[in-house]
Amino acid sequence: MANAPSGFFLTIEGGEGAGKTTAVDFIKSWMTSHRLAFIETREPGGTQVAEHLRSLLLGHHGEPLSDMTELLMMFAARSQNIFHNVLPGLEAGKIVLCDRFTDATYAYQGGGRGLNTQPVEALENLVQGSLRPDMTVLLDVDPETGMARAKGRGGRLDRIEQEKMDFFIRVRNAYLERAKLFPEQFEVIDAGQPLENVQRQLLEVLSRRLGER
Ligand code: Z5A
Repeated sequence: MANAPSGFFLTIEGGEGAGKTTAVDFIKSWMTSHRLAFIETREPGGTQVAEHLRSLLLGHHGEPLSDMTELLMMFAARSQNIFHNVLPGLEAGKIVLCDRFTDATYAYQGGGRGLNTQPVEALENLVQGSLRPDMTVLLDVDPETGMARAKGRGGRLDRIEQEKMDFFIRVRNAYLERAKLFPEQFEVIDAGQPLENVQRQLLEVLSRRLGER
């Protein structure tokens, strides 16, 4: 399952309140203005069935999900998204813009839940074969700032957002560890800065990595 040569797999990652949705909108406008063909998807979700799994994963239920159930459901949703969106998009030579992917699993289930990398890696190989992002934009923000922003959006926090601060500190550390391990894949952006500065950093990365397409 290798990436199609002409497609480009771009993923966006970050902790709570990092500004992913805002960044995804900015990236889409930039790609549109540069006449780049892209499709957009998200995880968990992106297909009808995967969106059902998302509701189960993020909703509040009487019955707690075990950490392993959560991990397996993330990969079940991912498998649907890969089959219906990611591979067809790459095979058509498009940029596939995916709001979160497997690095989120390393961060939240591996780091946050403490499952560590081994089960994540095993499922990554099983579900994805050799498919990996060509580039990952990691919006890095300290969890205190991020949670304050997320709470500022209003509405009830979802099942994972309700975790305690030390969970989000482990998530952040796991993301930064991934970025250190895979410097060619990751572009780390300081998302604690005001929006114009974040967008300036994004612009630099997009021009450097996608400007020649
Ligand atoms: N999850 C997982 O555990 N394992 C996995 O494998 C995967 C996912 C794939 C849903 O993700 C959950 O799934 C998530 C991880 C877990 N956990 N939780 N909880 P999601 O990506 O759908 O949900 P999200 O994390 O809430 O992302 P989001 O909706 O994109 O939120 P955001 O990053 O906070 O972005 P935002 O809405 O653009 O920004 C938040 C607020 O801050 C908003 O009011 C903005 O106007 C404001 N903002 C944005 N940028 C700035 C700057 N620079 N300064 C000041 N204010 C700003």
